[in-house]
Amino acid sequence: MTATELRHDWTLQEARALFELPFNDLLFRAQTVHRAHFDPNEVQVSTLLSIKTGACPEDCKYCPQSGHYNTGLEKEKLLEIEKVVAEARAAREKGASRFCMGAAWRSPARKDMPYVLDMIRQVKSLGLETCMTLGMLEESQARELADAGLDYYNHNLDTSEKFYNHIITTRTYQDRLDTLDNVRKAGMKVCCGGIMGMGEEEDDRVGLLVQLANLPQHPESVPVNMLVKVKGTPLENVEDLDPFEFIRIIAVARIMMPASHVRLSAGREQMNEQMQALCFMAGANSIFYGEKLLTTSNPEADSDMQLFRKLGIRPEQREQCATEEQEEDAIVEAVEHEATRHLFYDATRESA
Ligand code: SAM
Ligand code: DTB
Ligand code: SF4
Repeated sequence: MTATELRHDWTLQEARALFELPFNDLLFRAQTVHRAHFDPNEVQVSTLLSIKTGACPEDCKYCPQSGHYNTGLEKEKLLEIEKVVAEARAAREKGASRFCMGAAWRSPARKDMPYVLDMIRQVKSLGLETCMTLGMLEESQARELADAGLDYYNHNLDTSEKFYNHIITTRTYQDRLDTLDNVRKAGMKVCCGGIMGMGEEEDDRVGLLVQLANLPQHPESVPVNMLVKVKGTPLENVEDLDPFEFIRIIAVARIMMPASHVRLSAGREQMNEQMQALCFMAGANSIFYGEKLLTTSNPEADSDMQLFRKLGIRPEQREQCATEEQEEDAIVEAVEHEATRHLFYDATRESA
């Protein structure tokens, strides 16, 4: 077995054995695999936007947007296309290469599809990669999104099949696998991962990774979220996960899905810089960037860019054709500016 080989026959025992390695051995192995597939000093940068917020009919126990719980969230209708495009443009100017649009839906309604398809076309025309997460998809809906040019579809398995029923009762694990299958059939890239720290056992965390790695094709993007505990949700008081457990999961994900981007996703605001650095060392090579996730907060863009500078990390460039390269240069310049903004005083304010 070489570090570059992609496997789809992982057993729970093998995954557990990786997880139980001494921490330094596990990180060394993950970093070795990482270097065989990626530039170790590049991290992909995505920005999220909630295009439809709250009042979701599903009962996901972690989610502030579920209509089953009172989290004090202000619900919103589907955002106007112009607003979405303006946010995408701002994200691009701050250095994001992918724009991810999320809706608090069980699945997209027929009446909403034309708007969603238009958002994809317009965001794509800005030169950004596009990603959406809209809930379950039928085969025909997946095809419509793919035809409009959607690059990635995010749909998480969230946890192991065994623990799943403790977290969500309004849709099954199989429903989720079916949606992932429809996304693949339509030719889109898959973004699929889960949440750690929901009160699951270590075996559930490992079980999720085995599910993901044994899909017919590894998801191109694997978001590993640390639960953001939101007041009013059933998981608001769940016990914190040991940070080393989380870092180990990142490392095992990197080893089992060597060519996938592993995203250090929700929960970064609760992590210090040292923990995030260890996650990058363990093979995480993607983040959500921008001060908001969907409804909860994320680190400020300039503090992320400062962290990147401290660690010598560069934002990964999007795959592009030659004519787009100039635009990319402008983005790199914007990122540099973002990272050094704190060094300059605002002359207009000084004189006021
Ligand atoms: N409604 C769609 C769905 O569930 O497929 C899309 C949006 S949903 C908010 C996308 C993902 O966000 C969920 O699958 C879950 O993994 C993640 N998520 C939601 N609330 C979270 C929280 N409090 N902490 C961490 N991750 C969370
Ligand atoms: C994913 O795995 N994490 C993102 C994205 N996919 C859509 C969402 C995180 C949401 C965190 C809670 C919130 O901000 O509402
Ligand atoms: Fe709805 Fe998605 Fe939240 Fe579940 S995770 S309640 S489906 S928005």
